[in-house]
Amino acid sequence: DVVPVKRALISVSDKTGLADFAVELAKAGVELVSTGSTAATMREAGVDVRDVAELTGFPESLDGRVKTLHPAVHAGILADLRLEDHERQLGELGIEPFELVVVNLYPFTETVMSGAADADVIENIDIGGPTLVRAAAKNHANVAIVVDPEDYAEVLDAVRQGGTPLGLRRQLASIAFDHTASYDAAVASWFAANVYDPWEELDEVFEDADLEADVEGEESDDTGWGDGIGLDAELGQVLRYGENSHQSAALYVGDGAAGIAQAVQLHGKEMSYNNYVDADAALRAAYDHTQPAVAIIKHANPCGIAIGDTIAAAHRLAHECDPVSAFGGVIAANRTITREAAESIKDIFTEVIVAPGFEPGALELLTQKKNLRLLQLPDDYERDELELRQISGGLLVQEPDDHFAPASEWTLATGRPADDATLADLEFAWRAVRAVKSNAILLASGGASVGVGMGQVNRVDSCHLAVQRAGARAAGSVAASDAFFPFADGLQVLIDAGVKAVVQPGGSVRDAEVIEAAEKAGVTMYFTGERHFFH
Ligand code: 93A
Repeated sequence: DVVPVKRALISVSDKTGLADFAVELAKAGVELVSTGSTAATMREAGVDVRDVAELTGFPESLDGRVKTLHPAVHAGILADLRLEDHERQLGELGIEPFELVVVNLYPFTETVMSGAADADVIENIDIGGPTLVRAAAKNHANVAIVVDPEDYAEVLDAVRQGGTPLGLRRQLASIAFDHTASYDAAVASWFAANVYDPWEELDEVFEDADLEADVEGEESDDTGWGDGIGLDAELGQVLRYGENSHQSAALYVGDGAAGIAQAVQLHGKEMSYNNYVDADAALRAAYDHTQPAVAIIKHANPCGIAIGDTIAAAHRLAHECDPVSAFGGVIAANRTITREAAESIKDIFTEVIVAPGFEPGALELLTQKKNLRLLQLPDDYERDELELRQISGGLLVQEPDDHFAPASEWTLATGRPADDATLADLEFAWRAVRAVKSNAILLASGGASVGVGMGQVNRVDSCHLAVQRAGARAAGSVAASDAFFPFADGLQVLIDAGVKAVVQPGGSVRDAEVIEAAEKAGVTMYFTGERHFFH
């Protein structure tokens, strides 16, 4: 299972740690093959490098668009040397295999964030790089793929000790596919945002809008709503548009309240309607926890919630839950954003960060992102005493859902109680699941969500979604369900994925069936006696 490394292909945009890594690989007897500026950096460090062009017999061409896209490279990466026939074919073709591929991609997101022109952004869509990464990751039986300089040290150790073990190669392949998936998600979002520019049509929209009077600055202190329920609000801001660009919209700010509507914007583009909705959802999720907590929200649903000793730690864990979805997300923290937290956030494309404060060092880093909206909460931030929702012809009013049954009040539904660590994760999951639109299933581990199933019209699908998102992390995690399992089928999906403990309200007529399924699987289950629907 250990593959000795004789030959490595290195092609990286981020040259962090490259020189040292190359020197050490060369010392370990690894032959290095590389592209343009990567090869130049390694030569400067005094390392012997072969150019890819020498290997392919084809020059790097079309302004670098074609460098490694050649069968002599890809056959060397994709050959499965466990098969005699592949070995024979490589021999006939005169191609030598690679056992290590080190690639990181053109800085696409950084280019977008720098405000570069479209042509420059497009030039920074890496084609050859992801192809190398995917090929090497696919063939992890024979090749180790490294996409992150953080992994150089571990790989170097393995090389020195005689080769890369299968476990490491598998882990690296998983990181690699995650990397190319996020990269393509970033490219897709950029295209989606650029196909149609709603900002261009704004003037037209507002010319016809009823809000025109307000745009002109005539303050309205009467929304016409809310008489008798203590809602007194005045026009705060006409928004560029509502949920979609053909909807006009405005923000009304409640008198005497201290919520997201009262937050002070420190930096970035103007807040949009959807930014406000998501920022409020993110805050609700982050402030449900007493320890430092971070919630990352997309379309009003969490793609990661975590607690940690510090906000930076909580952010890292929340981000790891679903890095693909976190792209373009809205982040809320229940503590001041530290410089350390800003370091970990700054390279991830984010729409809004809302927090009770920002350290000066954090502001220094984050304000370098021109468009990133930074919102500081009022000191006395608290949620409103009543929640209002409009329906046609009226308003629904309710008290906010602000109660959590602590674990000490839960009932153990199965034989074996959870140990302390598991119970702590269950309590975290129970608090976190409330921020997820129903039907909600949240898998957690180590104080962080690892898989979220949200907004499905049946609980089984939410279970499938949560398990799918968690991937390998489902095994050994705990699960929370915002309402009871009406049948054992949803629970069974969690059990099959290796979930070890579950917290749910209980109270279904089929509870006995559900408990029996848990007992049979040796899964611990608690009933909270309270439900947390969120629509
Ligand atoms: O322009 S590409 O899409 N075409 C390629 O064939 C290719 N091969 C590697 N980009 C390509 N790369 C990328 O070039 C790598 O992903 C890496 O980011 C970068 C390294 O180029 P250089 O060594 O010239 O800095």
